[in-house]
Amino acid sequence: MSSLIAYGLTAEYRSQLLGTDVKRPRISWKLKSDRKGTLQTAYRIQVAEGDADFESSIWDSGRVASEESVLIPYAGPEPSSRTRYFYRVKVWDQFGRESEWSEIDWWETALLSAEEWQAHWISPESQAIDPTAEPAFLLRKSFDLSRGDIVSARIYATAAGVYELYLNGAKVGDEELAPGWTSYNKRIQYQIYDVTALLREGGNALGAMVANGWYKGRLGWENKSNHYGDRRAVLVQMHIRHRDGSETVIASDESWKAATGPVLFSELYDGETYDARLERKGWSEAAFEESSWSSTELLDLSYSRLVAQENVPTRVTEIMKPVSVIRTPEGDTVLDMGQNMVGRIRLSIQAPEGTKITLTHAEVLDKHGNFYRGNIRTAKQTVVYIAKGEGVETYAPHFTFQGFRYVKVEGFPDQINGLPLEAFEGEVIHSDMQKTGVFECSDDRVNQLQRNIVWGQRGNFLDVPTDCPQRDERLGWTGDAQVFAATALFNYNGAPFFTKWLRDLKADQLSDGSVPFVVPNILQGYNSAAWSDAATVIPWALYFSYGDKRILAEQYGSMKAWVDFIRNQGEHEHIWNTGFHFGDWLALDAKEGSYMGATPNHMVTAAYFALSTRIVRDAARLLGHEEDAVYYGELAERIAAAYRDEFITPNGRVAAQTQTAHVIALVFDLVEPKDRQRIARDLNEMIVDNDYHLTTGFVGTPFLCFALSDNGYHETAVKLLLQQTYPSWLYSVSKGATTIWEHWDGIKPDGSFWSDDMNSFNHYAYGAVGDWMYRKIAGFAPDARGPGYKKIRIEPDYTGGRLQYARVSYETMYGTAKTEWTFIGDKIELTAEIPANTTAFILLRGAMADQVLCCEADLSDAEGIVSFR
Ligand code: RAM
Repeated sequence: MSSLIAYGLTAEYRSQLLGTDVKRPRISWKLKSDRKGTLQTAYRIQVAEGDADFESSIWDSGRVASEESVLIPYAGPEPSSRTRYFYRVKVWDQFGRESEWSEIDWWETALLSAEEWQAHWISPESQAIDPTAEPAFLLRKSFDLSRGDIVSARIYATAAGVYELYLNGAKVGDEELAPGWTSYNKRIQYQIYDVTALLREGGNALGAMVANGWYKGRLGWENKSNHYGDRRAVLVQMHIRHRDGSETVIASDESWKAATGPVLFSELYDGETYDARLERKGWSEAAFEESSWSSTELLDLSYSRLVAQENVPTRVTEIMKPVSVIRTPEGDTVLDMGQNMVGRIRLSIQAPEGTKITLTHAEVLDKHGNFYRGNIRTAKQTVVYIAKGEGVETYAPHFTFQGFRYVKVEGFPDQINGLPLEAFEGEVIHSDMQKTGVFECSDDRVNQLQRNIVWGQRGNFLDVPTDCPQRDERLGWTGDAQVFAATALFNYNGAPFFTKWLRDLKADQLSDGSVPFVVPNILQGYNSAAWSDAATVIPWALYFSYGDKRILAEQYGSMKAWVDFIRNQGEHEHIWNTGFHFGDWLALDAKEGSYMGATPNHMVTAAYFALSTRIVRDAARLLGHEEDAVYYGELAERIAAAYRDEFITPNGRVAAQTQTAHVIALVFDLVEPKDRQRIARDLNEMIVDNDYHLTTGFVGTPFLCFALSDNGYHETAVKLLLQQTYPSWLYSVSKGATTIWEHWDGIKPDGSFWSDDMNSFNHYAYGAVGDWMYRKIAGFAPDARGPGYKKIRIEPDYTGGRLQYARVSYETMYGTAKTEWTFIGDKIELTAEIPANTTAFILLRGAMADQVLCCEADLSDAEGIVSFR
């Protein structure tokens, strides 16, 4: 019995990946072993086409002597379209053991070339149904299958707009808001569905419902619609495979019929109006009488922009129950979901025909306890349901999402006498990423902060990393994503999510290297330090967390172009002192009435210029671009030198008296070693003088605690984290926040609001402190010497003295890693568990090697310890 086995197989980060156009998907596995310190010494991968018969495999890697078990590219023959590939793995370890074959996993290819699209983009005939009409369009096609010998069936579908598909009356798949949001001018994802079980011999029918979504709907605060086009359309192609290998193809064309239905209005920001009396019963079934439906027409939209779904799907991931009904002083009836969430309400109701129920969504109540929507600005976030009066009706909006904790209910039957809570459910909707990280410590307020960070991520990772999910904005702000990425990658596996988004970033980058403020770019603003640096920081973060070199190679041109763009600005090659910048956005040292903190913009631009240049240098080295590595290496040196010339006094002081200026000087490693201590001391003093309160904005906040912890002031950092009075992370927690606020003082100590104008209560940027909590409080991080957690660093700092314990569990690509430290009296116990085929470097501060016991044994006798000193 071998107790060594490969398990948890994935291709492109996913098990059973249904539909990809990646031709060389990368295979990863984890190792299970009953011996401590197991390292893989060799592997063998087999891939079979069509069925799991490995006797006739199309690719056998043979025994490859290698420790690598993550992201190994398939290297067999060119794959075919619409084909399932099965794969399995066996491994050898350093104890000379050979494992059995792993369980089998598979991936399936989608359409590998644009020529394979037989379907046409279709839309209702404009004569019959006004293309600008608000109601969602219904499109249908019935067809006969004279043969029942169906072995498999797939649908490849997408829309200009957002769509849902139905087959024989059943909804196809469990995705929401497909096709997701990409830079539609350049890239549109299509989805792949396995519909084998929904088909039958005889009459069948397909139905598609399509609304505006990101393609045609209102986006941004300037009240603009039609960002990508002014007509909605769908593209649907179904392949039905019969037992003898032949195929029937059903594809959208002008034989499809069109109508409108119960969805009278649907917009991402504004909500949905649904009149159940207008439902067309059986509209996606064969027997439906369609003679009153109008024709469809073909639209000349692109096939070359189509890409198979890259991101994980958007789904309902959790159901929340309202915790109470509130009767506000103004007399409104309001549901409290107990959590600021993103998604929608599902409602069950029994009411007379024509009863109209209105749900209005908001994040907070005002200081008097009244329903408050000021901060949602012009986004209506209103869902209207009109009952058909036929027994119990359930409904959730189809093509919209809301950011809310509170729901004002109007028109519910008999609501004067109270609302039945069980009639409402909150469906949480976001990209269904794999949850990877758990952080916990002995302070419940910090644990609440961590939950708020995670909820902020869930609410704002709805296919695109957005600033906020509720007001008339919800855009892929590059700066917000950039500062939050490292934290995000602890909490969830973000590789497919960010891979897709980075491709959009690259697609929207201009030929001079300019990077937009928001991606997908609907604002036409470009180039701000710390925002546009998402182009370099995020690919590098993916490499660090997953060892993913391919995304680095793919983005390398974009990363370089961004750095070259900066170098070409202004009159000084090494100081970027021109153009508009958001600066230390929302810092508290801003002038009255300004959003921009007091840290001089050009310190921020210079610091990020240095950072991005170094990332390009390191990426160049890794990818084997030696000349580039030298070039960007030297450039980075000169930038750092110019920075010191400009911003550090000869005696080693930072030329601006702001916390953020000190933070970036330290963390971006821009100062001479001789000046480091002094600058750290100055920073510490500024914080002590401010009674342990921060003043930092978007730029300084993510790094503030790192600057302290890494320079001898960890205690101060911990005090800042635990600070509860305004301004601090725990201030919002003390005010009952369940997500991260955009502003430190979103709600002021007296209960009033910072402003109506820009006051999101679900803005993850300041949640970037999570990165430091994982790394410095729990002491858990990937090690630069073995990216992707091949090597792990466990280096907790318990000197803060205020926490009793902290622990992390994190699902690496190699398996689960865990670490926990806890005070037992004045002794510290540390437990660490790392996956097979990884090693960890553990630093025990203040410990003497000869006093450390490992599983009750001296270190020198302990199993699994490679070396110590
Ligand atoms: C705001 C956004 C975002 C920020 C930009 C500069 O409108 O909400 O958080 O990055 O401005």
